[in-house]
Amino acid sequence: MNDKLQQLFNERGPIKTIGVIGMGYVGIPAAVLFADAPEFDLVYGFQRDSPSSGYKINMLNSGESPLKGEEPGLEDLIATVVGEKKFECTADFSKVAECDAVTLAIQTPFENPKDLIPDFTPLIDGIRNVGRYLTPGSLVVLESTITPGTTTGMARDILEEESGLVAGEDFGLAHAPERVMVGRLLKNIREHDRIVGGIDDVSTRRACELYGPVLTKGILIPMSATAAEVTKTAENTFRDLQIAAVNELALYCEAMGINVYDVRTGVDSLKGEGITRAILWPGAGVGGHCLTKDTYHLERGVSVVAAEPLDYPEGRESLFVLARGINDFMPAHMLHLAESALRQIGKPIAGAKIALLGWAFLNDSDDARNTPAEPFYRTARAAGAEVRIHDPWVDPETAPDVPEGADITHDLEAVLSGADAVVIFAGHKEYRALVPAAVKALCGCSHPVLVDGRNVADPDAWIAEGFVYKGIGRGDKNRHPVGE
Ligand code: SAJ
Repeated sequence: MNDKLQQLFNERGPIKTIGVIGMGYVGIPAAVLFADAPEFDLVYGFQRDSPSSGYKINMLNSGESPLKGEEPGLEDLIATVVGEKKFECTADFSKVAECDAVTLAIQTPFENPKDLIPDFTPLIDGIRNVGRYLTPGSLVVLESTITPGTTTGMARDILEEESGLVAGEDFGLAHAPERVMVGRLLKNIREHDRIVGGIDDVSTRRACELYGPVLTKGILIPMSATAAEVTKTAENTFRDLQIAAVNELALYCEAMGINVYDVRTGVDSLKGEGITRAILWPGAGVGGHCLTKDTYHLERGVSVVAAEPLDYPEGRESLFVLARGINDFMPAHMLHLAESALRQIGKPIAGAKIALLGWAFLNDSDDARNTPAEPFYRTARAAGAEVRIHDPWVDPETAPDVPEGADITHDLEAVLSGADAVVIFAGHKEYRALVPAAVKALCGCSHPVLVDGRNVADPDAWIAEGFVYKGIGRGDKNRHPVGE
């Protein structure tokens, strides 16, 4: 038990002034929920006054949310806490010196998705800014998703270097990973259980004091900082693993000529008494900024936090990385399905016109980060196909990583007109409503191809209309005779 730090916390008294670094989709709801708690007096939202995001400062101080999309209750809460003068957004990092606790909610994207190395630069800048103004008896909490070992390693080193103070003696340090999802930010922070991991017990307890007041349904789950980092990366790694397992099952079912959804129903029927199988849904691939990267944070972590040599089956690849490989194979499988169907109607992939429906990585969402449709688009184009992209939810102007020459349009008729193959990558409600006869008329050929990556189409209806149907996991339908 480090008495000095506990002594400093006791002298400082309960946390009253809080700083939140990074006014993004994690920092903003976190800051206003702290501000709304009667236990706290004032919250500073720290935001660099940069050309790309400095605009948030004035917006927030006017009580407006700079976040896109619907976030129930957020705009009202911002206006309330600004009106009560309990929240202030600022670019003046020297105000960190007034804070009893500072949290950092700065994103850690990949520099280049291909090499899977995270770009910690923005986070490091934030940590440096905090270190410069850190005072004895304060608490620092990292909320960003980070490689296990970062809190007790890089973050601790930078804070100590910049402040001249010692973590665990002069200030507390913890990791409390965010678990928010766009569209339900306030609800998630209030209701999800909160993992709180300090570099020592005193830091953990102080961090519990910070997060306890904002939880309604959620409970605090204290642990070590490294265990908290592993928890966050593992919870997404396990989801990715579950998806990979059902994707592999779908590939097997195609090869065995059976319907994966029958098998899924069967497996899923084992419920309760701890025997539930938690089987998820096969699909055209896995996108987003969580599941596509957190496995690699975990994998890196096990080499960074090498408490002792890892004992693992000789020559075997990590199960988790293999799962990533299976999920990343699904867009390629979608292309194989398209090629196979086009061959059945005597059309090579080269020169084929493909209507790619769905650029977003989630159904009925505008979020296209790391979309599995992108590798499909790239490889289909490389094979000589002409690919036109439709997505009614995605704003072509702001969609990330749209390949050179790719246009995303909201004009479905234009994308379907003259298409040899229609390939569905997102399960948007618009695609569930597609009428086979209408689509066929637009395609303008007797046997267009339909490749269903999200199980939104009824195979029999499309086959009856003359389509060559291929569906993920639909081994029972993928070899149907092509109508005359
Ligand atoms: N997917 C499948 N089959 C499934 C579920 C998802 O193919 O059964 C695909 C989706 O199409 C998508 C990708 O996986 O391309 C990711 O889907 P997701 O539902 O996991 O959505 P994310 O990436 O927004 O994950 C977030 C994570 N939340 C946080 O990091 C706080 C994840 O831990 C949550 O489980 C998930 O939201 C959720 O449940 O909504």
